[in-house]
Amino acid sequence: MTAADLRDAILRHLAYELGTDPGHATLHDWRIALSLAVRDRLVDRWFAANSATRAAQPKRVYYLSMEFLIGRLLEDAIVNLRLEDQARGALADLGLELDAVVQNEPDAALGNGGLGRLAACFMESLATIGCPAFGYGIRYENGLFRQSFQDGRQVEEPEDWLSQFHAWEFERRDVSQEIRFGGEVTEKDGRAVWTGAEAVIAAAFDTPIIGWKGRWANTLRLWSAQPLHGFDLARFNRGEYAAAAEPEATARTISRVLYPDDTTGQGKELRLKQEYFFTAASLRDILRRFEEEGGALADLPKKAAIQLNDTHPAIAGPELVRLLHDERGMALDEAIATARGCLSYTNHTLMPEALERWSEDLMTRLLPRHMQLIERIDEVHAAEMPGRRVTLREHGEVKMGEIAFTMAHKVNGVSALHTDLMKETVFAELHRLHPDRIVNETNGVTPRRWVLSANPRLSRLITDVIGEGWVDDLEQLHQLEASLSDPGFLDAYAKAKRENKEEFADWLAAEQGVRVDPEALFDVQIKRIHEYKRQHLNILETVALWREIKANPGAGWVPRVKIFAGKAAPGYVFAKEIIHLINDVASVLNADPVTSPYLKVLFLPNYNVSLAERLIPAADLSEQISTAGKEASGTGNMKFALNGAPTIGTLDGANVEIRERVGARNFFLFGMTAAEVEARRAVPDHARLAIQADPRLGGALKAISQGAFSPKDRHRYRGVVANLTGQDYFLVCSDFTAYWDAQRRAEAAYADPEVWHRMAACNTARSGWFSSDRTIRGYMGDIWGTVPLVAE
Ligand code: Z15
Repeated sequence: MTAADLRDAILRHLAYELGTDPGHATLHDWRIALSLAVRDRLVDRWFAANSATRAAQPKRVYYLSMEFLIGRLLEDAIVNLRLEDQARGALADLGLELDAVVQNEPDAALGNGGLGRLAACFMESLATIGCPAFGYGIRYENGLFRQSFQDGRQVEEPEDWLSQFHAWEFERRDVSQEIRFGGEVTEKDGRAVWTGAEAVIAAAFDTPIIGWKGRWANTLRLWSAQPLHGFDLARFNRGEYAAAAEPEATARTISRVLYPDDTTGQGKELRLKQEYFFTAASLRDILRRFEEEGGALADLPKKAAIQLNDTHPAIAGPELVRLLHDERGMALDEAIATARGCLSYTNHTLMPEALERWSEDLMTRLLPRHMQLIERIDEVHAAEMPGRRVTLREHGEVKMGEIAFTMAHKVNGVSALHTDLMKETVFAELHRLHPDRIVNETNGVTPRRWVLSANPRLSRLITDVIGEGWVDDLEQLHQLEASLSDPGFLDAYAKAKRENKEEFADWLAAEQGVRVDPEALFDVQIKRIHEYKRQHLNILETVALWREIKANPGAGWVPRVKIFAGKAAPGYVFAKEIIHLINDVASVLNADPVTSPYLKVLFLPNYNVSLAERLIPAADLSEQISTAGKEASGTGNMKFALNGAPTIGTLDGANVEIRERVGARNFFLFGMTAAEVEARRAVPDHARLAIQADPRLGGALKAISQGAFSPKDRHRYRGVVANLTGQDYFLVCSDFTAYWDAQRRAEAAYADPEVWHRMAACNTARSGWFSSDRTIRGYMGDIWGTVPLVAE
């Protein structure tokens, strides 16, 4: 396809799809016309992959996830179809710029953070590898809320990505499932019959996911909840106009909005309904496909690998048993074994508040048959494992982690450390009973989005030196090793980073009205706001540094810009106070004529995938400072390392593996280990002792508590300070001094450009293992037992 072909296709779509012409088209119209033109090419590849799959009938992977944080899709499609030059040329002909058109697309924010973004990277890698797979999730009408600040406080507004025409999905009217809740269980001919009382339709919307070079494409199938009977005409005729629309509204609430909580459950009834809704619809779809291909039920595990992304779809265990046993007459033991042969479960956190538990009352009311089956599964499992102490229920609650574990043939953690801790803590007893079940699959990120598209300058440099094989074989980045002592290469590397920083600074000035000096160290912490991630450790160090600069402005400080971004769950009060504090500190520091040439603080609103794509290539230093043992893996840490931002971080999650690979000299390590954290917590008054030992910490806390950053409301941070000086569960105070020292080491390294650029380039050259292609190959070999199938 030439640029002229693509231009003609764009014009055709502009006329016949959008009904407008170049003289009247808005940027939005052009974006849709380009999307449709690109989509045509993509659909051809999608059909080819689908027919190859139909012919081969291979084992398929089914990735069940409440969240798919996919972001924008147009650029992905253009890059993977290798249509970039053509698209640039075609748009230039039409007087447009590709970047502007691409950026017109709203993010699909159907996820909260790491877990949802991981699912999106996995979908792209599955397609690149050519592994036949479906992603299954929910088509939320409103994704994650939009964040803005009012007087420094987070304000949430609804996100409405679907208010614009969404070019990437196809509604499948022929594929829908009826999902029921409540009702009662009776018996007929010795079989349990569940008659659900309330019914909704799960309607399928398919988005093709294209792999690198268009070699393969899979489907992301998202379910939308729709009423069984749209509109109550009888009520309408009686004049009850609002009531007539009620059944429709009630059904629709199920796929209305994404719960905005990351790693903390809410235990809400609607959430359980969402979980069952999409899990049940997906399993029926999987069984329908299997039965259409004429397999014998006992062979289901040979044809379907079903991955549960966290416990959110854990009801899949009981539901699959129900479909096999109640609805298809398979013996209970065999149904459990068959379901287990298909299912596997990924655990993403050890934090107790994130491990889902549902009250037995709620479960019995909504899913009465599943409650019975959970009891039966418990009995069968007990019979298999005499002397065991694990139960699936406790204190009137159902434990979803235990159900997922019991019903899975493999359970995986997401980094080496996290997997070890899983074996020692949450699943210690189950691990003893099933010592071969837990495996590790360290997370990864897709290099197509996170290097090739996000960082074209670095990508061009890499390709100039080692060719373009790295894009789908990221360990080839090791070939850069030979250039790490070549001053010409390091200069080019430094130039790419410098230009990325300048571009980011220009964007900041244009979009946010803030000026920063590209010469300064860009120190970046972007992620959900959570106590365990310790944004407050970062801001405490910032305050301490400000005081130090103020006391001695002539001491040759390395200019630094501290950049924060991230959302707090709307109900997480402490996280919102941290946001407020960072914004308050920013106001004071940025207005300080003495210190602001050396130290600025920015909190960018509405962090999302596109902002990450902009920011990461411009970052110098990557903040990964969670309390050791709390961050299961992290994936932002990998994106920064690949893009040449060394980490300042703790020995937590995948940081451990990043450090092993990039080398200890190219990583600013600080802080207690997971074991030391446990020991320190047992020390009475650990926070007070740490404060007494470090006047910088004491001074920073004092400034905050005396209202230095909230002069009109001096006690605003009383709660934050009390938390830190009191219980300090996340050991912010105890890690402060080590963090301060690590920051000074980072500064010293940055002050010597030769040292710094070599360090940054080492991070790029040695992080190739963190490709999600490697992760997916791990799942295929260790968990799914599937192999790639390549079209044609
Ligand atoms: C989430 O984003 C993560 C864990 C969870 O339990 C939930 Cl509910 C959401 C994150 C982890 O915090 C992060 O460390 C990990 O990298 C990511 O999942 C993907 O595994």
